[in-house]
Amino acid sequence: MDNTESLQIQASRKEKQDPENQDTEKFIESLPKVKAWQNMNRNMYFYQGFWIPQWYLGPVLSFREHFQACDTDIILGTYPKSGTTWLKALVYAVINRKSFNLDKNPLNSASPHTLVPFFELNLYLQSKTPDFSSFSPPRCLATHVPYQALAESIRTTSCRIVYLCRNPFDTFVSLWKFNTIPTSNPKDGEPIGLEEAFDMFCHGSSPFGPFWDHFLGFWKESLRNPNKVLFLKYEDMKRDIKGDMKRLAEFLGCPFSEEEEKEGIIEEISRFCSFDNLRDLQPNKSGKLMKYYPANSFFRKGEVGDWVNYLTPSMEDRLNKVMEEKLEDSGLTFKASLQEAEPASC
Ligand code: PAP
Repeated sequence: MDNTESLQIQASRKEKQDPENQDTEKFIESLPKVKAWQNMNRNMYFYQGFWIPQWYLGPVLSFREHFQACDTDIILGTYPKSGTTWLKALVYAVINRKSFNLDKNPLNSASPHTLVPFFELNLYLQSKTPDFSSFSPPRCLATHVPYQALAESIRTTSCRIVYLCRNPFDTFVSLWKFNTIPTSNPKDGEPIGLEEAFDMFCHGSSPFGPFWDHFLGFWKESLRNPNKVLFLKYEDMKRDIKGDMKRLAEFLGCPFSEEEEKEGIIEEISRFCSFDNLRDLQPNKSGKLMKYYPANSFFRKGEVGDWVNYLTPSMEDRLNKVMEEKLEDSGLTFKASLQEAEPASC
């Protein structure tokens, strides 16, 4: 039994005591903990089988207790740094394409993170019972919370989930780099070093990790119920964005018409949501998101295979072994290099 499994057993014993009947702080303090990546002065707690950063655990509990999904909701799920910003922009542009042309699209003046807020990082962080009255259907909302720990009503209603996954090598590097960016939070401690972060990632103790259980929760549900969960991969979107946009629009019940295809609307939206275009829009160049994070820190490189600049061959071997062991038999595979993700040349 590895460390994560034994913690899972310990934590599930604790979770059987209903957190609602206890003081939340006391409940949180009773959970297993490790140092948080971004702020080594604070912790991540092991809840429902996942490591949740201290400052998001209260919001996760409120989300699970209070959120009532509607059948028309669209929920975007990602492990952190898997391309969330890109997915938010794409889905927002696709579902609103009949309401405004791209030059009038609100994405020109507001961040994808403002237009498609996170449950735990925005809405339930601000209030235990956020006001959803300003959202008109379909409500588009996002989360890093794993499938296994979502609010029950997301699983029981007919709302749809789009999950975007990224190869663990680039995900790790993007996550580690992001966690070393100085934020304007005066309480921030020392950020974590590369080796220590990598070791924790491989053991499963990364924010919202283990990454493999995060991926597998949505992956298995997408196989079991493809009308409920659409599972996309970052590298495939880089390779064939048009194909994935068509799948996305069909899944969301707003397929592109022949007329739209002829007019090149799919290409227009993909260009608009491309890394280079989004990065250069005003709301993504300046200001802060989620209180402390520079908006431009969500646009670092946007490449497949940048991990080779950070990980040694032995780290590569180790992560490959973790993936082999944890994703074995699941059918979930990744393209972790630019060559693999590039379209084949004729
Ligand atoms: P989040 O999960 O914290 O919201 P997320 O958007 O997933 O963040 O992470 C940012 C990553 O997506 C960055 O990857 P990198 O560190 O490897 O560069 C960022 O560059 C990438 N990204 C942001 N926008 C796009 C886009 N339009 N196309 C492709 N990649 C993008």
